[in-house]
Amino acid sequence: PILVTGALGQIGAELVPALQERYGVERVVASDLRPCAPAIGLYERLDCTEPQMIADVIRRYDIGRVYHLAALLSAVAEARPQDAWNVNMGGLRNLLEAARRFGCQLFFPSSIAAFGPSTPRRRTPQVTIQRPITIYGVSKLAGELLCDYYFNRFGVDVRGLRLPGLVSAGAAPGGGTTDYAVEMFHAAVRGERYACFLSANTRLDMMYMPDAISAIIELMEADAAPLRYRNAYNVTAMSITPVELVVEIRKHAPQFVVDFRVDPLRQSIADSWPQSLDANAAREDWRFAPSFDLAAMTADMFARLSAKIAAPKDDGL
Ligand code: VAH
Repeated sequence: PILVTGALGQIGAELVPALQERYGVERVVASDLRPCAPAIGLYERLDCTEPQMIADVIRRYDIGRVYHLAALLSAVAEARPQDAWNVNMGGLRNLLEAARRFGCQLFFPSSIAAFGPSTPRRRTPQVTIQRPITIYGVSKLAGELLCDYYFNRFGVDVRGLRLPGLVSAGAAPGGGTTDYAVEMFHAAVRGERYACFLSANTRLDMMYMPDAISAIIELMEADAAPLRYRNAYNVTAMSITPVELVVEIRKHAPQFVVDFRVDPLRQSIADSWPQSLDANAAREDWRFAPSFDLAAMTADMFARLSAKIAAPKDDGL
């Protein structure tokens, strides 16, 4: 059986159904801080800063694999750095200890945030300098190192991805810096103007959520022998700017208007991150291959969001 922490977040909301589809509803336990979750299958309230709660869930369901998604994202972490460290690092430490004690396989989501301003920003290598300047990035880099320690010292089968900004039609992201891309789609589909908090030419790596979900599952199912790296593989599908996204969105919503109202905090975070990752190690070691480019992602987002926004009228029965 599989446990997903942070299951009600942006990635979890799409990873859980994908896992249920692949392995069966009865083999996936979703968990998050909320006491209960409607119509999600097996669900447990779980606070990852409580080791005993983790041990109880793992024993009760005989968990063999954990996707540990619970964390504070970049912008919200900067507002609450002490909480961010406690949740991101304390939670990860607890999950690594549980994986060691109970012999579970563990997935760790790192991020492009694990790089900093002194990292080469174009075609950022798999192995390069990492001096992140956000508490989120510090916790992701420390997390990468702690996961590799548990792999090398205790043989814990922990694997990770440095995820780019993720665009999704499902749950909204919670307090990230790349969230502008998701927010832009929602505004365009609703026919509203959008005030973008990053400058027009801020280039960042992005990936459509279906590609991220496939990559997360494929990494955990991959043969271990060819894996040259554990924490964590660079993965990306596109390197785009807000203005490039607006141009593509306008092919579906020609009247869409964006104002640029830069938020200095999130702009400084984005400016410290890479602009385009080199994902060759992932392609070579476990055949990472994203399906959605900017045009395909935009078309699919419009299809999904239009259906979602149209749906409530039907519910007015
Ligand atoms: C954030 N979406 O913005 C997350 C992610 C690479 C970005 O870590 O914080």
